[in-house]
Amino acid sequence: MTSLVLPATHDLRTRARACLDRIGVVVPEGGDLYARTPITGEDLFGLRGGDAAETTAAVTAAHDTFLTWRSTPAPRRGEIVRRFGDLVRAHHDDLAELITLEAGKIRAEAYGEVQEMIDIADYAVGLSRQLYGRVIASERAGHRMTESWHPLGVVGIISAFNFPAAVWAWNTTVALVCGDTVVWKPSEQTPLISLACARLLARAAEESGAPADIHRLLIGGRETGEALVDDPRVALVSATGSTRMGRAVGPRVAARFGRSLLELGGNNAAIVAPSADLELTLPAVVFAAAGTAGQRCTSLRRLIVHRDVVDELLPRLTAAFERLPVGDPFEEGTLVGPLISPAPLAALESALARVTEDGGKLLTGGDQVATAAGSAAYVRPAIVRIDGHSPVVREETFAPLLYVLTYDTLDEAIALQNDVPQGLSASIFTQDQREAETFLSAVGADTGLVNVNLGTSGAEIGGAFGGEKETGGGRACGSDAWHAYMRRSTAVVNYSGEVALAQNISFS
Ligand code: UN1
Repeated sequence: MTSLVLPATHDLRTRARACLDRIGVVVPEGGDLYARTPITGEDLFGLRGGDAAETTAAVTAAHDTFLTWRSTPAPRRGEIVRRFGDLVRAHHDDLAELITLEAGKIRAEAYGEVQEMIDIADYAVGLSRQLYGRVIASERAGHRMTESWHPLGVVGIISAFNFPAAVWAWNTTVALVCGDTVVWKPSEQTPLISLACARLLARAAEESGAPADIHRLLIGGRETGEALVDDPRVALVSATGSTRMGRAVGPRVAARFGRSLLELGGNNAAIVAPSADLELTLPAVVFAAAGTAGQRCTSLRRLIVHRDVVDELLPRLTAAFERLPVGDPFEEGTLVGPLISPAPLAALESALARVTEDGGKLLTGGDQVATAAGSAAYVRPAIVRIDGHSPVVREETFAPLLYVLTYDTLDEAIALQNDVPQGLSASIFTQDQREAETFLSAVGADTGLVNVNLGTSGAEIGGAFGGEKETGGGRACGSDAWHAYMRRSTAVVNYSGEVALAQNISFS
């Protein structure tokens, strides 16, 4: 078998250095924390990481700054975010290039991720003039009852490798206009993109006259993150990653009565009904399942196909998967880049072994693409048909692996969709309005995101993003998700000149 031709690591290092220089990042070189590229699987730079003491110092700085930032008028807080959005636009190429280098995303998806940063920045600037409260009818004459929203405190962000920039931007831009300050612990797998994001925000702060310590970046390992989770001054911990991580973080934050916003695993399904328009369904399914090499929390992992269309759909889907160009994500035409590391490859292989033991049939893919580079992991996206029961289907395997299941009635399809512990995103492909509405209704899909005639991934920032069950229940991005970053107060003013107790209580 011929092996993939990959760029030389030293060229990637030069590319990374050029992007970082243009953004103005001074890389804290010399430590034993490595910035690595999944393209060749090799290290780019050794970085100095922080420890628990550095986390505490960062939280102290962010907390001190919060005490003044909270009373800066919200539209003025929006100015730093507007400037940040301008800088992201100016460095769209550099940020996208770093995302490709460090997360292995193909260029189009890396550009899309940066676009998501711009979109949320625009949204947050608008939000800075719309942090509305409400007036509530009081049961007492001469009383006014209102509800208003106030800054919360320091927001601790823990983010994952797969959206190394956008997920941070969702949280940070909204938190800042809400009057909070931020301490960020990114994935250890993406330190360079984190340094770039933090530098652009620091420049925006300088240029808009905001205090520097509204945001602090922590490059470090587990100890760094744990100190952030446990610090009582961190009012909200917004954590994106695996359910396993959320299971550790959630109770620790709750134990100190902190708040958490959890965006955890997904095991997303799409139902293909008999009336589905297959011309539309096929590309949507291929992108959702194989895009980002199956490493989105919204990636499509289960396809629930009506028995009447499965024989028509499956050969076409398998052929489309087999045509997917796997390779160097910088290369024009590549649609599937590398996995972040060899670990998801091992997870994929183990899932395939388990599901085939349970009667699943591997239709295509799942095999590693050979490269000369030792620890790079490229894999062909896999499709497995499973008609019986296999527990592995209920688990999230963070790799390009699509299980195909079949159904006869819509109730059965919805029950299959809901029969997993995770609850992030679900789709139905149908032209039958009754089916679509049932799927979206109370007896339909139980996920936070539900889609008709589009895939499970690729949500816009304007909606509230997140999911139920083991996905963690948090909501970030648009709609009213900003409420999570503020505290609510209910205020009652008595202007009647008399004492009037609620519930008609007489106490004289
Ligand atoms: C994630 O994978 O953690 O909806 C976030 C999507 C993107 C965000 C994914 N907008 O696929």
